[in-house]
Amino acid sequence: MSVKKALITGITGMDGSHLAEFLLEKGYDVHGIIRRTSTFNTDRIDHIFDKLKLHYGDVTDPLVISNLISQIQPDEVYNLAAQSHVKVSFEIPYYTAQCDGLGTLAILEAVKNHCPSAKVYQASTSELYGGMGYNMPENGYNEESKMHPRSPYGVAKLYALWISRNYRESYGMFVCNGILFNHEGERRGETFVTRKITLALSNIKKSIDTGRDFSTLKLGNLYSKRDWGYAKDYIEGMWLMLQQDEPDDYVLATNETHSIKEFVDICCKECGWEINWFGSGENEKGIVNGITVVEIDKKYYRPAEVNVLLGDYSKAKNKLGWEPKLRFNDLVKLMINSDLKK
Ligand code: NAP
Ligand code: F7E
Repeated sequence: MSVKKALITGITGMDGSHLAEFLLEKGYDVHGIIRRTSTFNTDRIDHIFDKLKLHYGDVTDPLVISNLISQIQPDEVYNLAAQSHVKVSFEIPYYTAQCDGLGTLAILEAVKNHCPSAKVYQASTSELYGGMGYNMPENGYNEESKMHPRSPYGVAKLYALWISRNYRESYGMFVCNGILFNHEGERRGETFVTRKITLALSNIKKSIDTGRDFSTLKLGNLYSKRDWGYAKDYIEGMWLMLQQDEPDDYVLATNETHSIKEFVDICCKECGWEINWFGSGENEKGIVNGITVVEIDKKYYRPAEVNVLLGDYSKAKNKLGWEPKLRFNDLVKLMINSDLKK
């Protein structure tokens, strides 16, 4: 059997790096698109750099995307490239739409024109649901739930979801949308809330233990809730979607939801601390042994918040045989302990 060829956009990101490792282990010839940057952006893939075939490109440049897909002739394309930060999307909405929305169109057009039998995975998101509650079934959001995106990121990804479905229906292409709920891990970007918390608290602990000064952890809304899973578990789900006979869309989630505050509480326990919370709103503080470690900074509030996300992954379980392995408590412990060791 010939070696399968995969192309990953967003290969330098958290998911892209895990997916590249996963596909190499399965014997794939792995190609990736990276952006030219003035400083290195390949930290997450440096350990497998020699095994990968990397190409410069950008999903906002349809010419290069078309040329690369035509040259590489991949069997599977994983479109993970995105301006993936929800808060940042309010600040750069136009670019976010170009990258996350039209970038997906560029990939689909190139596949349609140059290798129409390639299978495409589109990185869709729970941000599509908006988390306002009125549209959430009792067991959580599923593939049929009404969508109500609450950010330029969510709106751009809604376009990407529908243009992917449109190419599937119009041209018979094999395109799957993975509607993934938040997934995290040791490689999570440092400005997403989970990693921001584990990095800051581990630094504060090291500073307190060695008598050094430190800055408090400044957070926004402590009360939004997320369905947090482990990135490595979700990578397998992405791959499984492309191994089916028919293309379809699937939710990947854990079916548990927890607040940012609960995340902080577990991290503190792992640091050997009991955190007590005082005050409310912008004046709320988290205090450990008389020392303030967490404060609120309203600059981290969003113009529109996604309050509660809970995902129902029954379809992925029944049709793909997929289930999340690592659950919330163990995920938080894994992340804080990884940063404490650094
Ligand atoms: P990430 O760590 O932010 O990685 C994003 C990747 O996209 C990076 O490799 C980045 O390259 C690349 N990229 C950004 N703009 C690009 C452009 N214009 N052209 C080419 N590449 C570009 O994101 P992630 O957490 O791994 O998520 C992967 C995908 O899943 C994203 O599409 C995200 O929106 C989606 N998603 C994530 C989650 C989650 O909880 N993690 C949940 C649902 C959906 P640089 O390294 O050069 O910046
Ligand atoms: O925020 C609150 C914030 O930025 C989670 C992306 O991967 O998952 C991610 O999007 C929650 C929000 O992730 C801070 O208001 C409080 O309610 O970690 P986050 P996200 O917005 O859920 C989805 C599924 C994706 O698709 C995205 O690509 O935490 N929060 N204080 C904060 N958030 C941040 N970043 N920083 C804070 O200081």
